[in-house]
Amino acid sequence: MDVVRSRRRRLFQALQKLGADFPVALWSGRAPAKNFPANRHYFRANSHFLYFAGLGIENAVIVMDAGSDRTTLFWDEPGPDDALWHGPEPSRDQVAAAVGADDARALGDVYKFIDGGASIYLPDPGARLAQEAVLGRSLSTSPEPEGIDGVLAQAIVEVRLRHDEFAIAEIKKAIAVSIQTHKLGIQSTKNSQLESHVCAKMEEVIYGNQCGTAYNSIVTIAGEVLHNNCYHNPLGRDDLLLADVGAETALGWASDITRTWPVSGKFSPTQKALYDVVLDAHDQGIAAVKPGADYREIHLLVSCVLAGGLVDLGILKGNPESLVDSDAHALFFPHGVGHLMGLDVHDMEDLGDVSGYGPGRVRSDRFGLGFLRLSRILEPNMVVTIEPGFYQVPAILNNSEWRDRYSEMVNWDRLADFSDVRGIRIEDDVLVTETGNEVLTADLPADTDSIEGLMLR
Ligand SMILES: [Mn+2]
Repeated sequence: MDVVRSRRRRLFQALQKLGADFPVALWSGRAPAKNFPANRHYFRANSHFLYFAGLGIENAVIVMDAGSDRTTLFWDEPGPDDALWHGPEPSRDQVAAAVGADDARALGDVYKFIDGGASIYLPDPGARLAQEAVLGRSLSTSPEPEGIDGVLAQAIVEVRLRHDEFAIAEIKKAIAVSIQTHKLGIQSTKNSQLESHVCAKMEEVIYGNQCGTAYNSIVTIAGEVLHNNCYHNPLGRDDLLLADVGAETALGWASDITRTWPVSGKFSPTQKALYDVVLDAHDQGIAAVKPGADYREIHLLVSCVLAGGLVDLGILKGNPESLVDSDAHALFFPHGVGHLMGLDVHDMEDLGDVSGYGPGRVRSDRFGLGFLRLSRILEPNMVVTIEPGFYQVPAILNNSEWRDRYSEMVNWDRLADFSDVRGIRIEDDVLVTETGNEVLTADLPADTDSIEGLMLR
């Protein structure tokens, strides 16, 4: 409770600094239903609510008032029928005590307390309509909050960008589970016939540790499909298996790890050659993480190391810097080098680029920079991912416009020698410290010898 109270105090200070004196209302949201209302999906509270209330209770609102330094909980106690289906629930006063609220009221009374107030909108359109009704105004349809909601978003980012000790301890808990998850995934591959077999083994560790998945697991031999959430492919001896799987703690704190390993237990020479290029980019990217470093520059550095490695393998032709200037590396590495991580796997991405982009920065429309989720000067206690990759995406490599544009820079015949690589990604979670960084996921090795060693066990 001390932790959430101190977070709320920091939010009030951030709002005052921005000259804001409006009340703030945050909704926890409701579990989505599948086909009929009683068939409910798993509930995960909205991250802003979780951050400032510290409790993932459904269908609640907290109103925080900087002027009076008070927090009020709005929540309705479940009725007798709910006790039959869902068991005993806490009383409103018990919930209010747990979030350290000064007052507790019926949910239907919220509108009386947030006149002229700001909020952050839930991603579900139905929930958003309900929020609009309570706030008595319509909300911007732009991806980024506007007006007083934009001011609130800035204040929230100011507080959530650098993690407190409690948050870092939670992230470390999630990461410890994810490391076990990946080790079991790697080890169980030899006894698996389908992607789903490996995915089930990995998620067994997550759920067995009373965690949830921080995002839909990616466990696939088609690693070039960046957000592949199907698990039906059979595992072929010559395939690489890419697993991007992360646990979140019961309080919602995320982890995000990717490893890529050979189904056979041994990287082929071409797989190892490309893997080592990605690993070099990954290692140099991590080494550059420190306070004062510009994350955009780290993305460009990693892109340059990748381009240089691909030149050495004969896949790209030219000088690495000029290849990156012309975005040729993005043919094989079309996404950004990583993102913020916290309560959300892409922390605060619901606030658009207010979270990921520092003051005065806007997204580039360049092919090699447009998907960069983070462009900020790094500060102590931020947690970022570093996750370079190499992919052969048919939609990119067979695009005739791009083939023309990059005809002089790519040796397509040489590329054909690497047809046993569809997608490689290596992703670790890195805490920015006062003097440099701490690789929070360091206990999970990434080099080919260690991965092959784990597969023998
Ligand atoms: Mn990631």
